[in-house]
Amino acid sequence: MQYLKDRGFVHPHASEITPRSVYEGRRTLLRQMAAGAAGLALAGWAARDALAQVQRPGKLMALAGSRSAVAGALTMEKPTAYADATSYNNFYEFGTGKSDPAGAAGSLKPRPWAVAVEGEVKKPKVFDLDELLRIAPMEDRSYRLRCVEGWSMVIPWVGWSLAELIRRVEPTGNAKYVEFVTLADRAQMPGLRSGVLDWPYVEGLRLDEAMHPLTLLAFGLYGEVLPNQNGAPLRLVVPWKYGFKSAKSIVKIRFVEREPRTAWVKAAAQEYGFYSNVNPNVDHPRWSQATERRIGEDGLFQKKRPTLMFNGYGPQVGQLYAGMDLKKYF
Ligand SMILES: Nc1nc2c(c(=O)[nH]1)N[C@H]1C(S)=C(S)[C@@H](COP(=O)(O)O)O[C@H]1N2
Ligand SMILES: [Mo]
Repeated sequence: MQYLKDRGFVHPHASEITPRSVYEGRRTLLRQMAAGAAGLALAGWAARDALAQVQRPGKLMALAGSRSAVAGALTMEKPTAYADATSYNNFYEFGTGKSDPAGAAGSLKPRPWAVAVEGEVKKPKVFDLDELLRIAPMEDRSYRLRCVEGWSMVIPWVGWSLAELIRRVEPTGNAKYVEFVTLADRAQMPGLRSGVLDWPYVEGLRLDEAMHPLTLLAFGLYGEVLPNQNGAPLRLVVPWKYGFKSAKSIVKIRFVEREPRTAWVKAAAQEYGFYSNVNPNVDHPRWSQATERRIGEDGLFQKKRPTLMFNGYGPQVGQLYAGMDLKKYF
């Protein structure tokens, strides 16, 4: 990140403070336009520039959120280009190449869709997608996402805290973990023919991690419903963990007593731990995790960015791991 230093204060570079100002700008502008003449005062270069930047891609159905009030939910960093965020993906059900999901995920049918919420809960229920969309007010959140492979993006998601759903199903005293099972349908997902992972893709969180307000159930990005390759119609986003914890195209959420066996732990337990918190001090057995490449910044002389503990979300989530040996529980 580039900084402008000013008497001891560190300011993000102007080009990196777009998300908040842009989103606020849009709302302020729309509100003022609705209010009439007052809006004209703002309709200068800055406002026009802001509007141009927030134009949603216009490719999919609009999904509006209001600015999140959750602490840490809006990074000041510049969002990754929509084209990059939707063409450089990991979604092994559609192939292991980075461009495979964008090319092949057209066969995914994100509607109709249902999510079974079951296990150690007092009120198990199968939720229809339309019902889920109305459970809580949609929020705009801008999160850094760090892949275990060493690259990162900043994505403006639309969704609500998973805790909203968890509270409604009332976990029992036996619920210690939450397991997320994602779609595995050979008719829709050509990648299932490969044995890279033991399908379905399963991920998991400890109940307190799942309840953390930053843990997002996302239905959209950039003000529109999720493109198939990003995990339509709903996926998890856990910003302080490596990207693979953020399971796409979820069909089942199970509350369980024991730590779930995740697809990546099954595939290579010595390389991918259950916790998988972003941690620059614990290297992957085959590569360092100390730095990362921000997608869109890949110039030949572009310096890599230092990876931050908990992907920079330590102030919000560090307490969840107080007293834990994070080298053992990686
Ligand atoms: N079902 C499923 N979910 C998944 C994956 C996958 O292969 N299948 N890949 C994970 C990995 S490794 C990453 S980095 C993120 C990528 O999310 P994005 O493509 O939306 O950036 O999705 C995660 N969720
Ligand atoms: Mo990843």
